[in-house]
Amino acid sequence: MATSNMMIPDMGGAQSVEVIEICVAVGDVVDEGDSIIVVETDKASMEIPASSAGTIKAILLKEGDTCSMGDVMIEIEAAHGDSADAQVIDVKAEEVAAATAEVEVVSPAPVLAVKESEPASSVESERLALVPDLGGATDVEIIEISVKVGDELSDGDSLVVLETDKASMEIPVNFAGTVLELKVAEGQKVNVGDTIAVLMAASNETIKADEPVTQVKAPSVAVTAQVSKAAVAQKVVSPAKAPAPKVSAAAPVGAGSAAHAGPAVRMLARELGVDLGQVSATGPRGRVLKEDVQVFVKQKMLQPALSAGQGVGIEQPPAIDFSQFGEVDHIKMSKIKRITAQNMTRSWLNVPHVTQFDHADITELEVFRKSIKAEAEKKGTKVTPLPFMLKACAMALREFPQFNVSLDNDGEHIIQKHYVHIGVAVDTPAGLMVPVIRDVDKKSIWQLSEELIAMGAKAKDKKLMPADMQGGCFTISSLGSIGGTAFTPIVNTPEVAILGVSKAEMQPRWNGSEFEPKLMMPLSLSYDHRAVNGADAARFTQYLGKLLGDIRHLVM
Ligand code: CAO
Repeated sequence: MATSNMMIPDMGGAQSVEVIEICVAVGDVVDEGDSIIVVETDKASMEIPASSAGTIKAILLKEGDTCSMGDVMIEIEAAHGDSADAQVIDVKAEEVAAATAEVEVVSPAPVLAVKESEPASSVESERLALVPDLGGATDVEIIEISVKVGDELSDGDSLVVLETDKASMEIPVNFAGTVLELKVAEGQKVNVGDTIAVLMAASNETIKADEPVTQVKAPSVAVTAQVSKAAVAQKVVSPAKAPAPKVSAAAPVGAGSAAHAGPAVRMLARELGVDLGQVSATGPRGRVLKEDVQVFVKQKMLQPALSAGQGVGIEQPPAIDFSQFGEVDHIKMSKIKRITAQNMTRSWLNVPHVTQFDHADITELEVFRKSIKAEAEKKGTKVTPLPFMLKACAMALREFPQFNVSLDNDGEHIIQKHYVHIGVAVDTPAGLMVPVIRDVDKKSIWQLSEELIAMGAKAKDKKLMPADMQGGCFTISSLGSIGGTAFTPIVNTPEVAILGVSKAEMQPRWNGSEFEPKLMMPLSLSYDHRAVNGADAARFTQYLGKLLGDIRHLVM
């Protein structure tokens, strides 16, 4: 059987048109009229169908290529039974045009009919923008309205985008003016002569009295018989007064080429480097609108801050349908959990973390704490090891001021703080909250105990105000009441260090001559290694150990 080349036909004079989709694969058996490729200009996208049936032997174009009339699209082996002529024909534009004489787009074809609604005038006048001749197509859908009332349009600006099953095309206005009224809506079907909009022509736009209706001419783009069967399909609208179709040399839209979108949207997507295939479509019949592309870009821009699971430039883990493995529920995260996730991700990705582990001997502290239990009850409060930790950390922050800083975003300065506000991580059913206790260095153990209890209750009752959680210099995350031997807390940026406290356990400690039972509390100090060095971290935890090991130091 004969193999022949199938070539790009005349596309209404459009040159160097971009291939945005290859609709076939080698080995495919196609019928006459089946789409082979989709090409696009800035004004229209159009399918180029096979002019005869056969089996695809080779594809000589790829997505992103630019092509012109006469370029070979495919090699095709003619289907058995096709006429010899059809089997071997090189689909040349003239031949296609001849074969489709009965449906060929009238050349010159009117694109936008504009009619004055008032007698001719050289001052501002109302004009109707009408649906032009669509090559015989009827009931063509408006898929996008590109303007709104009040918009000032320049000659060539797009008014609406129409779409058939084979092509979408922008209908531009061919004079400058202001949109007074829109007579159509998205999704509406229109026919030649329907009014699209009423415009007030700019005062310098004049229209001759003997030309009440202006028909702007366009070249014909009779691609194949299939085109004409599908009515307006291949008519590239390129009105004389409108800007000529431009071909973008930008990168192909990739998977997005299969998305439903008008040429203007595709153009925007290409300019922004957006793969339309990833954009959620909100338009009629699943069409991607300009707004969808804008929302997509906006989301991408915010993503480092928004996405709990995705880091800057780090590919997101693939989405998995877990229901394939068993029953699952899809539960919405609480706002607190979402914010925590964002903060953790940001901190984890931005801060070079190191964790210093140590122990504090709190044997005597516990003896003292128990000794004041009755007094605390009398005061209506309870003293846990945590207020002592707060006090010790406040003193350590004074002793090692390099821990009481934030890094300036300019990368050249640190901000030294001269106040000591410490946040305490509180576990609540709604998620993790970190109320901040102010001026810890100036408060007594009693005051700190009361504030801790009050803040903890407020957090659990969701009564914390934003101000209650701001201004921290350092954070303590205590899992001491739960258990564990150590952990690696994540620095609560813009702070530069956080102390994790684990459950104190009795341990044998060698005193030089014998083992002694000591209540040892594990400390895990995570720090931002840009602000703090390891030696200082080790000194910091040692200092905490000294303060907590002999709480008389806390009053010094
Ligand atoms: N070692 C041993 N026991 C400890 C301890 C430690 N390090 N810390 C506290 N305890 C004991 C307390 O003494 C108390 O026991 P008694 O009643 O016998 O005195 C008991 O544990 C319960 O303490 P608490 O939790 O009520 O009080 P707290 O001051 O230790 O903590 C608060 C208060 C609000 C921090 C706590 O309720 C909380 O939410 N902890 C979880 C914090 C968290 O989730 N951190 C992780 C953040 S990162 O994901």
